[in-house]
Amino acid sequence: MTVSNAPRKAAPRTIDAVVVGAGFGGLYMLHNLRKHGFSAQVFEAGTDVGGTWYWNRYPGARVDIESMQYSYSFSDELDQEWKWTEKYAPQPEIQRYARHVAERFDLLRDIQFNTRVTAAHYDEQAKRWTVVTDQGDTVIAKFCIMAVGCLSAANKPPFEGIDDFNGPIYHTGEWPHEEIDFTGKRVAEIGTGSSGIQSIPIIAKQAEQLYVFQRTPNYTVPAWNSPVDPKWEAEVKADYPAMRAKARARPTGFYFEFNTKPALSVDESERRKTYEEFWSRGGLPFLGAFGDLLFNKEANDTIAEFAREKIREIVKDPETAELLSPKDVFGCKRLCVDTGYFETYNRPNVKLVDISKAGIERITPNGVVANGEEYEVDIIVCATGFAAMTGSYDKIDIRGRDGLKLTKAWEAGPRTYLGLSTVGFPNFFMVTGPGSPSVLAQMIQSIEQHADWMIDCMAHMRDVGLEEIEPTLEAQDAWVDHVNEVAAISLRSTCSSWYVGANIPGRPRVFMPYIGGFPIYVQKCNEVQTNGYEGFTFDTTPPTNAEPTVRETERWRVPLDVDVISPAMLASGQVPVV
Ligand code: N01
Repeated sequence: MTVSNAPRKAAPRTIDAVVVGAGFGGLYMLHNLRKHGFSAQVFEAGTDVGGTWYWNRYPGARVDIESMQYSYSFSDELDQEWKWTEKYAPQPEIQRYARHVAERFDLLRDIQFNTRVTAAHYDEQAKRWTVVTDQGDTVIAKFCIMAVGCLSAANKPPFEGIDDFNGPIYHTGEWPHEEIDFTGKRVAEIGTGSSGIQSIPIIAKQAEQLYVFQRTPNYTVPAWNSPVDPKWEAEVKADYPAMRAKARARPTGFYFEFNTKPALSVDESERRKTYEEFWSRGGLPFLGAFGDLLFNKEANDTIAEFAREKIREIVKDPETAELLSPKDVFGCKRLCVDTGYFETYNRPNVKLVDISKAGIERITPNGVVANGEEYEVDIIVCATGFAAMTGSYDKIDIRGRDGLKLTKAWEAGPRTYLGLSTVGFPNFFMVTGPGSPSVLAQMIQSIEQHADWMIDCMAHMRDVGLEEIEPTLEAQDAWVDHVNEVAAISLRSTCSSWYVGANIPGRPRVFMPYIGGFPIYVQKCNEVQTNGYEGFTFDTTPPTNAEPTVRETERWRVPLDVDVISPAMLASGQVPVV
């Protein structure tokens, strides 16, 4: 087992559960474990709680789902007492919220910061996990719960000459805690995904000169961010559970007004009117303009062209506007949400460098070389994204039965049952793992639903006297087939995005999140539980009268009109997905 050189602390402790990560997933999991009388230890690499929102503190970082929805729903008091200041909260406010939750629910005492889990090995005889950290801790636990996030492992392309650069290089996903002053600096920013699109307008305002190196242009919709309207806040708070219920009934796990009509069922002028109206609402809900935008290429062409027209309207230089105009499917990659992104290219101190043909050639001590030209800069910002969904798992030496390495088991892409668990790794749970809605739904809803399912499962095992749970190969294969089948229906599976691992050379191409929609997924999890954990095996046969423990999952048992997702439903736009 890999251990650091740091001296070992005390002898191994034995507890019920180790949780890896103190982001929103780890915090809520810990709260649940405590509530149900399980002993737990959370290990967190950062110096504070917040996970993604701790690390991504680059200028302009903010959420792209309304904050009144992008928040925990498990505590009515928390919902009532917390006050969001902006429609889309900026990173510092979300970080404060995470800290508030940790303090309010007394979670900090079971979180060890500055500690990275390096290994987790399963002992089949003892039916226990041994978890080791870079600080020399060894903990023995019945359950190993990964709350490592979906977008946590920074993608740092090994540009030739990168170590020779004379100035600082920052990655948006590992942004320093001190403020970076770009005043009077020449800056190169590489990458035009959500992180680039949020940070470029802010950096451009400070920097003397900003060069944006763009490999692929991206679609982005204005956020039209604003202070939270007190009247609307009061309305939501008067019946927060109603808002949460509406959100949970949506494929995305958050609520917005949408239109189920197919885009081509209306004439050109009505279509344009609809797009204008949804554009004026801004953000991700723009994709709700018509029901079939992600299933019908012809329909999608209409929204894509509308978005390109907007770019041409905003960007004054036609050549730059053309370079900024994506040609692929609208919303195929995660749609970006911006504040003044395209307008930034009208500034005299901003230059777009198209690297679509040959990429970044190399980094020199003085700057960045692309298309045979050297761009001299003082600072480089890499907004180059993440090894999504599985990157954080890859960094830990995880071994299940017979010493099977998780990286080996997932060599051809992650395989899970419901994104919660994987064959060969008993008592190993993943919060928003690959194969669950995760990033395609409101993440905090996804987290809560997973953590509630897990805690009920763990309580059930304790109540009934079971030591070990693991999915069957058959159930896992069937789930993976379903995840793939549903993904194939969506246009989202057609482009080279991080959803399919295509942003990183050499990764297998697999559509990793579950695209069938949040409510249908939740229903499947509920059924599995109701049917005595169908698709799982335990170490011993549970007594026949052992009813599954349904406590935390009770709140997810909302009735649905549909019981299975079908390709026809998706194709008809009955299940619009953003
Ligand atoms: O990362 P990305 P991100 N040479 O992978 C380019 C969430 N998020 O951090 O498209 C040159 O989307 C790459 O180019 P290409 C959100 O879910 C949310 O921006 O691969 N360029 C691309 O332009 C989002 O989708 C918010 O050709 C290289 C960029 O770097 C996800 O996180 C804010 C390169 C990476 O874009 C990831 O977003 C921020 C190379 N070798 C993030 N490698 C909110 O709004 C990569 N690129 C809540």
